[in-house]
Amino acid sequence: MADVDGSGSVDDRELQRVLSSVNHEFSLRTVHLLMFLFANNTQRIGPMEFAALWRCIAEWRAIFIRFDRDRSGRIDSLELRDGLLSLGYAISPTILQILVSKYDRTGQAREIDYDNFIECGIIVKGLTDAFKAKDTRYTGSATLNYETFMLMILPYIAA
Ligand SMILES: [Ca+2]
Repeated sequence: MADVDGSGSVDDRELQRVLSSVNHEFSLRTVHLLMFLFANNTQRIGPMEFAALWRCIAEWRAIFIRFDRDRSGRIDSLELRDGLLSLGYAISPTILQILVSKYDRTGQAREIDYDNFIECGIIVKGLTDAFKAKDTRYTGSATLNYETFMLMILPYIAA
């Protein structure tokens, strides 16, 4: 169904269309991040990649529904904090505030939409996991050289 033109893979517009058809409109920015992470640097998503991506979205959707406690359809900073904590990511108030200001598309820095929540969650998870891989003794500190640091961050901001 997602492969509208029958090419055997899904491009960014097709992915945006199928993700948005479930409930909430996905921005192309979120779609491009997902493609970057699941397409192994190609621009096309085949059936295997699509299945993995779909499972990932379903997991984030379950977290969104569980932690949108006031059923506003959006996630505020406390809901975001608890959702990320449930995955083992303890985020400081300062970082939470930055995330909510960056992802609240109304500009009010109060609540974030579903697609932005998924993008935000994927970035926090990806960067935290990348950091933890360098913090092998779980001290909360790691030593990185410049190249490693850039390679860690760039996939998430260049998508
Ligand atoms: Ca809410």
